[in-house]
Amino acid sequence: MALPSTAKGSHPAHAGKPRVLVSSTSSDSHTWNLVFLQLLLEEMGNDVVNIGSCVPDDLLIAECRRHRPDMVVISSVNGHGALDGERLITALRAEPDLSRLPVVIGGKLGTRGSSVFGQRLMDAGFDAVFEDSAGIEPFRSYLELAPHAVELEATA
Ligand code: B12
Repeated sequence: MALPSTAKGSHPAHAGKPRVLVSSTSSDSHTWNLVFLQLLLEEMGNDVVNIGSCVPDDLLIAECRRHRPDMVVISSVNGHGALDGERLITALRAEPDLSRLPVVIGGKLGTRGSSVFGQRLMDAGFDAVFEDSAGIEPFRSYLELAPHAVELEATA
């Protein structure tokens, strides 16, 4: 699977498998969601760096610089994901070197269902938002379609 880093114009310093950084938000202590995503992404051929739960925004930014991922996958299920996510993506997009890094978020992002937060989170800077109730297939499809996105942008 190729991830859309070239489409975004950023070239990570590492070669080989695409590298995906998996993280939760600052307030969220749940961990099995992160383990699930790590296993799924590894099964799909990625090199995964799972930095765990309760990650402060500035630590996430530092870890992005340290690991130079092709994509960041944020997961939250505690009901604060939309609030935490909006704050963290605003902080990350304010960093010029990370402004085009592909970053997605998913899980149980609010207490009223995350579909109400999708557009807001996209507007704040996420590349995609995945609501728990939709199941995992939209995420799989997103990852599988990424090479086409690269081709489309390259020929545009
Ligand atoms: C185990 C658990 C805990 C454990 C966590 C232990 C641990 N080490 O992880 C403990 C007891 C610590 C805990 C604490 C809390 N919990 Co809790 N917890 C659960 C529980 C029972 C299971 C979660 C789990 O492990 N699921 C297994 C994993 C594999 O699945 P998952 O987390 O659902 O993730 C799936 C999807 O959401 C999706 N997904 C997740 N992230 C992403 C990201 C992307 C990009 C994509 C594509 C998909 C995706 O993929 C996963 C697989 O399908 C759920 C209820 C439930 N049945 O889901 C509540 C639940 C998540 N907890 C909840 C709450 C409220 C809390 C607390 C706030 C309770 C409290 N008042 O203290 C605290 C939160 C503390 C904090 N700071 O975050 C609520 C969240 C409500 C909401 N979002 O609307 C839930 C849903 C219970 C409920 N029905 O109210 N919890």
